[in-house]
Amino acid sequence: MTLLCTGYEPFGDHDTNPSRQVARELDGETVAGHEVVGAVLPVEFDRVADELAALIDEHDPAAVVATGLAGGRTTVSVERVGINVDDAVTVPDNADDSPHDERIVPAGADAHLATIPVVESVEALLDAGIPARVSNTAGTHCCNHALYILLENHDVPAGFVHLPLTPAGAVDEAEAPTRGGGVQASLPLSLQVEGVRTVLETAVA
Ligand code: PCA
Repeated sequence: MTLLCTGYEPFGDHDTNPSRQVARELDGETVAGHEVVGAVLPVEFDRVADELAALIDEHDPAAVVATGLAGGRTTVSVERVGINVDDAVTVPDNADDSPHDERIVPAGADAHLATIPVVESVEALLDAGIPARVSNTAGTHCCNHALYILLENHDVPAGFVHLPLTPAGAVDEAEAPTRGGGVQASLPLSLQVEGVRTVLETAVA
């Protein structure tokens, strides 16, 4: 069987998105006897559900681990919950859509808990020496949207992992670092790839 791992395109002020790099790196790898299908999703509220449905239809995965960038977070964050809310807050999506306090599925459940083993994934990440934690909010942008839709519309075990910036991304986005300004937290891409691989392994253990 396959394991589906999605990343997202760059969005907002970000020129790159480590989740896209992770999905591309894992594509075609074998993890726990399953072939990983790595795919990149558009950062567009209106397209995420159809893209995920098409991927699940085509590849019939044993589990889905979607990933995205959470700039500023200090660790790999395994999300516990997807909520039935779209709100772009201050960053419109890549189609310039900027929902405010909208339900994703009007008659859907208010929220769903991830169906991959969240706590066990974080334990496995920490055992592997990868900074990680459980996160209790995936926000209200496209990442939460993907997690909610996976859990609302599909039977497959599914979860979401938010990733920090890479060191190169943090350098790119630094604000006046030579003048004492801020540089956001980062994690090398190789550790991010290993981290998502670990979550995929735990999902089918
Ligand atoms: N991060 C955003 C959307 C796409 C991504 O990589 C989020 O956290 O919702």
